[in-house]
Amino acid sequence: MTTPGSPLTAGPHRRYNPLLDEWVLVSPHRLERPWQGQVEKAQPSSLPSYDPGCYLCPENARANGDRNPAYTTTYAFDNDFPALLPGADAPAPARDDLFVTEPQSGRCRVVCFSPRHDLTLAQMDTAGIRSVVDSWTEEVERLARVDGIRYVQVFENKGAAMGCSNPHPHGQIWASATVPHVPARKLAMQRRYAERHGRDLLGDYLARELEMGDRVVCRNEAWVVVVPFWAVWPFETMVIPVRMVDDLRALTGDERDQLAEMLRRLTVRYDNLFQCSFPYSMGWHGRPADGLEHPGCRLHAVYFPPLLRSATVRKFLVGYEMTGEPQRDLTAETAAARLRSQSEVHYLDILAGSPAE
Ligand code: H2U
Repeated sequence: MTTPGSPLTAGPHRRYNPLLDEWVLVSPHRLERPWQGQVEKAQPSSLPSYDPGCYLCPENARANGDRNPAYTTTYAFDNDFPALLPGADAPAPARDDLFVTEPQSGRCRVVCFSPRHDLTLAQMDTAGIRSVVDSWTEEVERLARVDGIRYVQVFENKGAAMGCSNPHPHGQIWASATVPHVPARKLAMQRRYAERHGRDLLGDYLARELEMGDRVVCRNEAWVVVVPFWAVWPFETMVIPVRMVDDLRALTGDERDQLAEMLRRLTVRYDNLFQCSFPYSMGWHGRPADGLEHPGCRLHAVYFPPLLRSATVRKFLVGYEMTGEPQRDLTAETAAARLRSQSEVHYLDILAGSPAE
């Protein structure tokens, strides 16, 4: 078998993603080509801790006129412009093979991570991030009990590069009457693996990653961060629990504490990589709220950051990637080594001479 980093993987090759049943083309030799892209020096953030014009800051009015409370930790509210609306779980209309629709109902929530307008998870302390983990969990617990909800997708879009509309630290939760197709595919692949092998796919994958070590970024007793073997985005990572746990709802208090610690360490490494507030989209995948059995389902988070070479040079999924399949030059092993070599003290704290922890 070809092991990652062996001479066989030094040339162009494809890597298989067993969670999504997809491929990525890896071309490490291309990193040698001349680079004529624009490289700029990023400016440090100069946001105020409170912005009177921000619709997410405590006590401010939102776009629909509702006023936020004087919250001191996290604050979750119904999205005023929801993509999904509550409604009867109507039966699917008659369909043919070419023009297919089905009803979709649901609810959308916004979670403010902190009252501070100028912070991100990377600059929050572990206790503050633990409140975010608790808030995600409470939201999933509550939404999963709502009649007709079958999946609760927790996610964060961070940074203007990801289309985030406001720098105030926040994430979103969309709860829907059907399981969206990305988690649905992962659940099907995990089920197939569990039926064939009698073990869970991500548990087996994690054990192999820990044995090899070259894609592991950081870990603690309860969590491991890896750049997946099949990563598409340059510094894509997965956060995987060491214990076979299927959902945020099933984490122990200690696992939540350790998750908070792990997320702080990962996001600090991300910011330190290019000395900027590192943009990404991230989300959790776990057990649906459909009450059915999901063999082999292991909770995990995915981080998809677009930056490639600097605070401003990003990867686009274009050309061959839109017409053929995703492609990367930087190998997952090199990306993991770059992230591993970063400090876990935030660069802004180092600049200010006052490490947070
Ligand atoms: P993004 O920054 O990822 O766009 O998320 C912000 C969300 O906040 C977005 O979904 C909602 C938007 O609909 N929002 C409100 O619910 N109320 C507001 O007053 C403004 C924004």
